[in-house]
Amino acid sequence: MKLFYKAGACSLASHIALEESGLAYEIEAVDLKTKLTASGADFNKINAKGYVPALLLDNGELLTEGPAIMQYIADQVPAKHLAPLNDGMARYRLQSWLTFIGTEVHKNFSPFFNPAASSDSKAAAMANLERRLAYVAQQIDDKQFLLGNEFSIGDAYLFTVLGWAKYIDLDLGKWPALVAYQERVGARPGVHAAMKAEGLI
Ligand SMILES: N[C@@H](CCC(=O)N[C@@H](CS)C(=O)NCC(=O)O)C(=O)O
Repeated sequence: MKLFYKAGACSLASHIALEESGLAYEIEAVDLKTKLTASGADFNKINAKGYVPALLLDNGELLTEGPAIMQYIADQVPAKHLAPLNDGMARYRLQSWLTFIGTEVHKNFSPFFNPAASSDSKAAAMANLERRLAYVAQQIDDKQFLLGNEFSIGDAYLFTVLGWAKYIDLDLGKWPALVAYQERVGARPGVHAAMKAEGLI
């Protein structure tokens, strides 16, 4: 498998999932401005959506959308418990978190990385982030991870987007549960390895 990624972007969550899975994989960076991959290929021809993450499977199929990619990875290695089995409420709870993180957290960071975004749209996004992160902090409270005591791909995604707070002047310090969570997840060897491979640490 090959993951197309940009250092520190939302593709880091899929990268963490791959590291935690123990599966064999490679990575190739994408310049999102030129849409060229590190080997000089036209990324738009690989993924017509033009964004990361994209996972090229061993059978030549391309899978896009982080939550789908991460669930695919988790389902290759059920013994690693990266996602609850797809046979009951626990999996829907995970999907609920993945959707929430994607649409309510990740996408409210987007205006801050868009030079064309107005200050009004940034202010609205910041207000949303404050509300959503307060909710996440309350949900995590004294739990180890989003789903309880076990790390899951939901944590790979939440950890990735929390890492963007430092770029937008959003102080996570007002939610001690989130700071402790960030440290806990960041200390995992798989998370550390993915971040190192992307040159983030
Ligand atoms: N819906 C997509 C969103 C992916 C996304 O937002 N990717 C960003 C990086 S975090 C990107 O590649 N942006 C560049 C672009 O859209 O051209 C997913 O969940 O995978």
